[in-house]
Amino acid sequence: MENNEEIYLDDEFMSNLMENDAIGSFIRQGEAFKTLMAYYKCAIMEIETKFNVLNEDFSAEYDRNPIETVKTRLKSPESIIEKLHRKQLPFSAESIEQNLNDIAGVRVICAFPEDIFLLSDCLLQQDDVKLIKKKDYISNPKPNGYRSLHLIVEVPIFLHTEKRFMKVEVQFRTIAMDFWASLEHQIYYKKGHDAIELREELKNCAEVSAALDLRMQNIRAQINEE
Ligand code: 0O2
Repeated sequence: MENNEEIYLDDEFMSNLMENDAIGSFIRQGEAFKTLMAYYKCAIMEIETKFNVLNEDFSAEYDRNPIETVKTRLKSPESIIEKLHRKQLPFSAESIEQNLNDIAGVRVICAFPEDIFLLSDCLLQQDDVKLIKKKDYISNPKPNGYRSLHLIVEVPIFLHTEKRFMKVEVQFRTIAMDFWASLEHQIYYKKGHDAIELREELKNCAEVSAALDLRMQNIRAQINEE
């Protein structure tokens, strides 16, 4: 029965393992990682609620919803490890919190471009939201045609023992920009596909769809004037 022998991990063995060993450090990091991810989830909920409140507010006041959809995501452990590795950063919960801004992600999809700027102003006016970084790929699209407004904000989450500030990446897109980005993402951004002719075609589509966004926005403006 030698092979089925059970191993009992006594307290001393466990504490030596936790204190001295690389495995111990890995397990401790695992616990810290789980806790940190829970904090990011709370921050996502805070930001999502803010947008739901704004949508209700606009609906009650002006009888329209500036937001089509709000999508949220917590970056996967694989993507976190890949990003730390790519940026040559240490693998620890502390390093993740200090160096990565996009663990918590909220994507706000609007019908019209002007609603994007309206909503981002409304968010940034809130006194518990601090702007850390802004990338306006709508006014300045990326060379590949990508359009979106990215904000990195910090919001407080209220835990049972403390108030903690967490970073959240908020991406604002129109439906058309989101459609384009999903397609482009499938083709290149993650898979490294390299077909030059598709790049040109995609860039062209981004321009056509940006023009369409503006034309439809003008139609809405005319309807509102009438
Ligand atoms: P995922 O899985 O969507 O999160 P930084 O974070 O500042 O060091 P980074 O990551 O280049 O630098 O920041 P940036 O430019 O703000 O882009 C972050 C996110 O925007 C990406 O996240 C994508 O979601 C989206 N994005 C940026 N550029 C493109 C693009 O050209 N095409 C598409 N489809 N999406 C883009 P992740 O982490 O790559 O992926």
